[in-house]
Amino acid sequence: MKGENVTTDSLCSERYAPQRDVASTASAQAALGVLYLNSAEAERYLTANADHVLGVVCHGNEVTANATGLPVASVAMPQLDHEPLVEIWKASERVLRGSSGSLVWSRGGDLLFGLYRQPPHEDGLESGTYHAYQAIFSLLAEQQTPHLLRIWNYFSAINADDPDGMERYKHFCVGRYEAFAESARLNTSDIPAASAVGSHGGEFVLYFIAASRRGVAVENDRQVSAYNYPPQYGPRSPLFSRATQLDWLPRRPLFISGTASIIGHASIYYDDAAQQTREALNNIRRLLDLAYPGHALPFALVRTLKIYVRHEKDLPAIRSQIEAVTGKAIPSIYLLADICRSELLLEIEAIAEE
Ligand code: 3EB
Repeated sequence: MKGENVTTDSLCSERYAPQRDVASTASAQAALGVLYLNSAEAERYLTANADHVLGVVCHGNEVTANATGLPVASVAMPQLDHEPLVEIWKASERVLRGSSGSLVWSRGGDLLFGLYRQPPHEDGLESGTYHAYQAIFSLLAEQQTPHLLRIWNYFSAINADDPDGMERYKHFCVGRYEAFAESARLNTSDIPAASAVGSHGGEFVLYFIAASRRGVAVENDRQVSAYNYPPQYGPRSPLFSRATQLDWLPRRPLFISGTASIIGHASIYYDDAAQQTREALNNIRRLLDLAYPGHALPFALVRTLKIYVRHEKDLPAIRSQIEAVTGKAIPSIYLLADICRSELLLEIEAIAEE
């Protein structure tokens, strides 16, 4: 994570300064915020602000100051290039919590943060995914937050084949599709932004943000919408939007999905991590232009980047392209992970706001 503190009105992303008073750091106006803290800072923050924390995501590290019922996602993706940071999602409003089965959730005003976790599904990934999404959709109905805005999907061995010879990512897509179809969620305006990334072992972990209000799905005209990919990528289409904008919040935050070096529906620049990085950033720039028309410096709107890197050796090339295109000031977290097509060397997701 590199960069200055960033505090904004609706979606606040900040690198917590440990010397500062914890209470005064909490941004009362932020509807939704994300912070990246080291483990010690995170413990202090969680102890002092438990009432406003929606959930926590750890990459290899752990937090112990785990307020009762707090959703804590443990993602088995080693963080590269920095001491391990804890991702903390916070709400402006006091949160309510609950759990049922494999789900743990927090509710802050109109927004719901949820975590679904299960032991790894070895050859049952497809039905495991189907049941996970079914459980999520029932929770959304119960909570009257029917609109799934953003979801992160993490599971191991994403590029490995199941015993039937089909890649696990494709099985995941089938299970997801069946659950969306059954819940009458194939309407393209209601498909969430997403990342689906391979972890290095660990559990099957989905975490998500839903709301009582609909977001605006943003598609990228440089790319075929994933839900319209031709069947060569699997018997059921991936279901995600390229980005979702929360247009009812101040500063209109935008969740940009995992974005790769794909033009049309084809991967480009095999074996060239620097070129793939530039093309992924071109795709992100296009989404920023569509969501915030007329901005001279679209990357100035990006608050955080998360970069999934397949091979650690490519980190310097990837990082130098990102810094050249976006400037060094964007807080960025690099994770060692597998991307859902074996030729893709990296994928970049982002959160932006005006
Ligand atoms: C792509 O554009 C790259 O299946 O949920 C990116 C983000 C990708 C989300 C998903 C897949 C997913 O197709 C892969």
